[in-house]
Amino acid sequence: MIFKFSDEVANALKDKNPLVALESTVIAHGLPFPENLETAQNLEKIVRENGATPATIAVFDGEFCVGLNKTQIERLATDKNIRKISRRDLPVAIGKRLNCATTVATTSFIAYRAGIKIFATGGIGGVHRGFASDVSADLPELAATPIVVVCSGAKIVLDLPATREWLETNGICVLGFGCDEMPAFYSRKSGLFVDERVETPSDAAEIAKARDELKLASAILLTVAVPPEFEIETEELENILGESLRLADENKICGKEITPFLLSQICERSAGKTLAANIALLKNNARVAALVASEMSRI
Ligand code: PSU
Ligand code: MN
Repeated sequence: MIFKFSDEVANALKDKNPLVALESTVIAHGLPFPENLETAQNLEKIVRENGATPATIAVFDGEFCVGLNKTQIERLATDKNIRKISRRDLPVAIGKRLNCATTVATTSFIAYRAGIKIFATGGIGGVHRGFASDVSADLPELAATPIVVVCSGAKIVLDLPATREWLETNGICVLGFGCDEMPAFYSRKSGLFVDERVETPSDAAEIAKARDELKLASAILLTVAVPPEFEIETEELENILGESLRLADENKICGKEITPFLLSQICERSAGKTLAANIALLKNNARVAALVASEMSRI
């Protein structure tokens, strides 16, 4: 494995300063241009403003890049040939020296091996609706990687109750950061439980420390609800999503194409409201992750 660290990330690792990993699939395949570029840059800025060093992760020329330069971020945001890679794609990505965006699974894989303990994103993958055999590789990866993932639950296009059950069965602790329910991405309500509500970054850091002392191999999911002013009610969303899912079915869209397709459909159908919410929650999650990272390195 070849790791390429940016100077900033290499220094933070050496000095044991707080670091937050950020994924690249959301830039390359989750958000449209130019919002994807702006967001990628803003997330790094927010992490810095809150006392940690950002480490956006991607694969360039088959190398694990941890901390990207301006050109690399621009490339992720604009190059249509960037491949979305999950765990199964790693050998091909490295063997064929490809340029790739990393999902939650591969960002976690690389971040953990690089020595980064916390990772911020929007939503994790999970169990797909009406297609229970399509389970994102994010889930088993999280079950086997002892990091903290700050997110707003799972991607909205998924079967959230089934995803919640999977997390429980596989020993992934789900915390609610100031919330009693596991957020449903664009919506603060899901009817799904969290294992514990935590109020402060230091509470979350203590729980992560206990996980490490117990030598548990699984990730902790620190869930954070979308800021209230950007919330989209479940009912409104379900109508839009229903239409989009029908269209995906009609066009036989499946596999790794399904999420980008559904996201662009619901963005159009919601007049951009879902895009604004997605960006708002990404920023908020990056902020929370930086605060927790600081506490984790303090204790
Ligand atoms: N959540 C979103 N948009 C995304 C993703 C999650 O709102 O683009 C990405 C993440 O990178 C996640 C991946 O890891 O989708 C999961 O894809 P799949 O279901 O194909 O494993
Ligand atoms: Mn899938």
